[in-house]
Amino acid sequence: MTGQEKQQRNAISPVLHAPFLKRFASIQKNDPEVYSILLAELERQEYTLGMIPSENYISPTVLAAAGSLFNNKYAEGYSGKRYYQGNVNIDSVETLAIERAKKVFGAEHVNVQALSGSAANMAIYFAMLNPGDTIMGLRLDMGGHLTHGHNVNFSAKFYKPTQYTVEKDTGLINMDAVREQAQKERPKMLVSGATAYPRIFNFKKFHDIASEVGAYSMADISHISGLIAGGAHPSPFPFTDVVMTTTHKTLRGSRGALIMCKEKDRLDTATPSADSKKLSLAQKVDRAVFPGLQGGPHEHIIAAHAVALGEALQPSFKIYAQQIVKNAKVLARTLMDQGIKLVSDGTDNHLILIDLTPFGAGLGMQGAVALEQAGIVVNKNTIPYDPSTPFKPSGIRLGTPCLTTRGMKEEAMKQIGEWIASILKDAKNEQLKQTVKAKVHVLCEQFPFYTHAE
Ligand code: DSN
Repeated sequence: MTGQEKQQRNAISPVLHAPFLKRFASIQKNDPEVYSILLAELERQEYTLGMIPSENYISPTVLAAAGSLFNNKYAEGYSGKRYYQGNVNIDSVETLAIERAKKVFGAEHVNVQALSGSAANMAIYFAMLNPGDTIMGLRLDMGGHLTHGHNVNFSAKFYKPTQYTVEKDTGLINMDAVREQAQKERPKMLVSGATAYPRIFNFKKFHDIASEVGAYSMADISHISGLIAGGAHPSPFPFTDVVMTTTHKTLRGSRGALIMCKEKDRLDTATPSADSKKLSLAQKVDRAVFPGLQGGPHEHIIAAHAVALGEALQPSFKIYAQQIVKNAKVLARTLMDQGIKLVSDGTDNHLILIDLTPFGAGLGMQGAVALEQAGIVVNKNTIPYDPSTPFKPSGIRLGTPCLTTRGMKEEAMKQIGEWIASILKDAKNEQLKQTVKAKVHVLCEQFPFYTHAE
């Protein structure tokens, strides 16, 4: 271990972090090799600013459920209809997760078994579409997602994609243009939702357009489901046909996904997952997940979903969700005041997309690496109409969910915004990066997170 590494390792205080670390005592005793990596990761998460907008810090309680003995059970099927014996408690915990999700979002039917967001979107298409049907979603390089019809993804191999864009001068989705394209292309599924769109989605308008052209409406709310749960973004419920969210972003749960849909199939489409029988939309979705695509569900993760959804039902989660947006707005304002260009000139949600083209094309990676050297963890990202390539994009995506979980507020955002701007303007200045890194460390010490056991 180098001197510098030793110094960093000392950052984890045996006193401060002891209550949290106690839960890993058996790893410490029985597998010191894994324990030392875990300790290094704890230190990284505690003493850097996690600003990747799709990440979050889960509570020790969610973490405990994710590492629980529900891991040990095979449970193919659904509550009351399992293929293995011994599922009485699994049924209880899965039903609890479903009921809590219904309460959080106002959903009619919920499936909690999808292993990830992409798998959940695959299940939705398998349940509701036939191969060759048209999917209309936001282009990946405009802020969409691979599974919304990107050409290298299954969603464009098995289905026919038509992709909408954002406007070049505003960075916004133009709903008149979406309607016009939908009328021309007649998709069977109109997808709203994004991974790098800093503005509000008009889910009602998306649903109305879908209805007009004979399509299903689908909202992928993975990034913003925590904001929706906390009333900080308009909801796609109750009108949208099917809603998917991952559980580990602003919703602050363990990794996985929820599929939420209406009971009734508005279009009554016969699909591969429905065979020849007439099934409700809820039945189609359940059959698509299991046995259509998956085997044994991860019940320890489903238990963790139940806990996280329980947390999302607490009044404090509303405050958390609102604070994420307040923090993002202050951060965006600070960056712009410092002369940094943002796509759409600001944000309405948890994320900010920095446009680095005033400094030159393709500088996203250089900017992200420079920020990491200063203890600020973000990701490079394409910007709409990027003059460079997806491998060397011209943007940086960052957000406030993790920082808000740590308890940081507007004052900290101003400070962080100034640090980020100074580094982006002078990315090769080693002295500056070291100075900011030291200040980041002090700020992180003021907002420790994994110090408590529950
Ligand atoms: N990887 C996710 C994100 O960072 O937004 C999307 O799947």
